[in-house]
Formats: sequence, C-alpha cells, structure tokens
Amino acid sequence: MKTLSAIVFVLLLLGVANSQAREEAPTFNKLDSDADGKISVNEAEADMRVLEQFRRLDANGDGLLTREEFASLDSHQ
Ligand SMILES: [Ca+2]
Repeated sequence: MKTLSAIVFVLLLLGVANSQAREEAPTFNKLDSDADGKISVNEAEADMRVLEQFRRLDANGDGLLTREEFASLDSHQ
C-alpha cells in the first residue's frame, strides 16, 4: 500500500511539472507586446529563454524575431 501511494505521489509530481512547463512556454503573441508581428530584444527580455536564444533565433540578424524565426525556439532549454 505504501509503495502504491509513493507511485501515485510521483505520478502527481510529474503531472504538475509537465503542466507547469507547458504554461511557462512563451508564446509569440504574449511576447509581442506591441503586436507589430515581430519580437524585439526589449520584448524578448520578458522571457529569459527567448533572450538567451535571441541571437540564434534571429536568423537574418535584423534584431527582430519573426513568427517563423521564433518557431525554432527551444522552450525546454
Ligand atoms: Ca513587437
């Protein structure tokens, strides 16, 4: 019985961790605060993962992320 409780507990923890990770994944629309269709460095500052990957994501190096460039964000990093 104790083992079963432990297993259920671990499964619950995993479930909580999973749903949190999903909620935390930044979305393009959330970061594009002025809704101009591009994410600037200033807008990217709202999410550390996006900021850290900004240079890699900004494929054409114009300092702005388009929806296409943002799509290669690794939100698990
Ligand atoms: Ca914008």
